[in-house]
Amino acid sequence: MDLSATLAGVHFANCVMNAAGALCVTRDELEALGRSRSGAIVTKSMTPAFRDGNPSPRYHSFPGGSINSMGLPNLGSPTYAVLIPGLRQFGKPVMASIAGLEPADFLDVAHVITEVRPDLIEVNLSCPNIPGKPQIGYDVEASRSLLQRLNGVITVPMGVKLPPYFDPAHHEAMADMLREIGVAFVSVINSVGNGLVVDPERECTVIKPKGGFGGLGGSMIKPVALANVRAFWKLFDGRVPIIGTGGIVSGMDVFEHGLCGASAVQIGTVLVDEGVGVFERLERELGEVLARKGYRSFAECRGRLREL
Ligand code: HRO
Repeated sequence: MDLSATLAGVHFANCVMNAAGALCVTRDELEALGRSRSGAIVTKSMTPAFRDGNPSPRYHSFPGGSINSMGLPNLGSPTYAVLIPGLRQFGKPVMASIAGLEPADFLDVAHVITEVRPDLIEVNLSCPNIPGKPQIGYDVEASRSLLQRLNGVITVPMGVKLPPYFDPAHHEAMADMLREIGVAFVSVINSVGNGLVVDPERECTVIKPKGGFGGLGGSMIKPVALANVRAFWKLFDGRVPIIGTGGIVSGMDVFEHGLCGASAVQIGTVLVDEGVGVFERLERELGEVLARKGYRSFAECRGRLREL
């Protein structure tokens, strides 16, 4: 079964890769992704300098999914610029995720990382966990201004990682702006920001930062993720490749993202829960689903969701 994907001219032997943030901060983690069946090596969102992130506990997994408030812990872009050339030995695309607390941070990181030419750059407009810093992706004009400036610096295919939107007017406004900018791909969705998980026995929050508020991931967010994949697929008429992220636990979930319009997918919570062996399981399960349904490739099912 052909589970490959081509996105912005970049070939992925396997359409399933890690989501930025999941097991991709350190050199060891990035190399483990390189050795795994992940279709790409996606880095943790990086800032101009090393960050410890928020105080622990800051990640909690439970039967319905996960909540996190990591706070952008990362090694800093100069260190990733040293690591990225070495990651090429694994023969798969390297995607650098870039972030910042201010627009100037994104530009600084973009300058440093463009130099080492990752295959793609994903601009993270949607970190929900920095106290006092709203998600840029919820402000169309701030996003436009930042992406215009990054367009002048980044010389590899540039995509955006967006937060979930819950209203068609918001999908439309964002899609109009992204069309004008000419992004190479759209990655949807980041975690559902500022959820609250409670431990009723201990009568407390399950994570420490921001009074227990954090980004939700895992199976409970799948319908929100699918809606965002589908909305952008329709608004772009299938012309801008979409990476679907959110709620993938099984090969069938990957298939659902494909039906809604995803060219490739990323996994977060399930990767943290199971480790890099999960890629093999998802590959096997997706291959079985596609074969049973008479498809010859993952690409063939893309966007084919029937509306009743
Ligand atoms: O580091 C984080 O707290 C984090 C980031 Cl940057 C992000 O984009 N999404 C998320 O759920 N956590």
